Amino acid sequence: MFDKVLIANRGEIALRIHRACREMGIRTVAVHSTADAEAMHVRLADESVCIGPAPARDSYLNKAAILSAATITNADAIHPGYGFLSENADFASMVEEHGFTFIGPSPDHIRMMGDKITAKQAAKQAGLPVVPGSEGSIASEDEALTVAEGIGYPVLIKATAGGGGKGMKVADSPEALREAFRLARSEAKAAFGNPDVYMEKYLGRPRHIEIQILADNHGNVVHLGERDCSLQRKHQKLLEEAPSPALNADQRARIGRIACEAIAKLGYRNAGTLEFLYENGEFYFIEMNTRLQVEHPVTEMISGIDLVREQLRVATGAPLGYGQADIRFSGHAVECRINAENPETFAPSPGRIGGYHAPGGLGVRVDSGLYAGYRVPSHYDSMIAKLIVHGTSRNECLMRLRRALGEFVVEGVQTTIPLHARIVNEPDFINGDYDIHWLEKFVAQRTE
Ligand code: MV4
Repeated sequence: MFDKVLIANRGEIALRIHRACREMGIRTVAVHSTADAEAMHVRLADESVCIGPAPARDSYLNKAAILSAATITNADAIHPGYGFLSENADFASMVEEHGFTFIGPSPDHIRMMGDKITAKQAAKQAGLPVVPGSEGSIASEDEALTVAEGIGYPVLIKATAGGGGKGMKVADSPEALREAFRLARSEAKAAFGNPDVYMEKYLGRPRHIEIQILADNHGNVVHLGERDCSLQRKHQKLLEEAPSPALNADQRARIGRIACEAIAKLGYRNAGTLEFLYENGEFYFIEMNTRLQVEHPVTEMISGIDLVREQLRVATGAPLGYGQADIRFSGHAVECRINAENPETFAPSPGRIGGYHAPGGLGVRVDSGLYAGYRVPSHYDSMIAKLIVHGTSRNECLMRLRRALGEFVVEGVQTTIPLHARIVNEPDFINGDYDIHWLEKFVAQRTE
């Protein structure tokens, strides 16, 4: 096992990784910007190194500073967390070139999945169902029209360098498509420096369901079930749950088996997530995330498997040591992402935390670096805590979640806790009757 791991991240995920390391007897190195000197993960880590000023590009995205920190502290491995450098193939190669272990997949797999066209082609070849669409990138308006003729309107233009919805355009007619093609290319060029786009059949009311996989360096692959991440606003997830209220055990086993076979074929290692759109009983692969995800705790709660521990174990070359048949899913889990934001306008609300009280009790987990007196910096993502609740049934989980939200006190900044409290009382949510557009409509109605 590693002796010392450097955690190349901040906030709740840095703390999450520290906790797994500490439980495994691994020493930790925190890196932080000047704005995060007082952060909880910095206080708890065995060592800490300041890697630069507040702006992320000068600190958490500063590859040389992070590698220097790993060198001077004599770390064995680097865990990138999520966001920042976690899906940067060049960083992963640099980590390995400097003699450290990158806790994640190979640079080649990160690169393959970072380009949405190569990702989709690889997924299709590995046997995953994909959305009908263009074979690769689309070079001209005329080609776009020909492809659209074949798959039928409405169609969606997506950026190959995209993800997160940037550069996406829907078109429901040839005239609209000419315009959408031009706009998508210029947006993609501006946002990613790469104008390449591809086309898919537009799915009108899908759910967003993703499958968690775990793979070792010996060809063993398991899946840890799905997460339903349909409750999003502007491509930011607010609440995730596992299992999905839309799937039964047979559907779960079927997509899980197909996912594992594909991951084994691709030779992928470490943790990863296959993202699907799910509509009318069918799955369509859209993207793969080659990192630990924000919402991983809901999977941990229903599987009893510590994903960060497993990432660390397989990164040393250890075999998984169990198979799919050994994994048992139990009960239901929901995660609420709590942001320091106005719950109506979503305007960021950084500042000093006054009173703080986190909920507790059976089945309640809070992943957060908050404490009374902590100052939420304005330079980073506004997520300040995740409330994860488990129950033996979905109903028990929701009853417990309402109770836990009611206990949560965060003073000094505005938070999205009141929004969560309303969502969990909505009949559509209680019935599991929602798709990827539900939350936007709910928020729009509320502010009318
Ligand atoms: C789609 C789609 C409908 N049809 N693809 C948005 C971000 C990117 N990851 C994929 N996205 C979508 N792809 C087809 N063919 C609708 C979306 C989409 C979406 C997907 C998941 C969660 C929330 C979403 C919100 C708007 C659009």
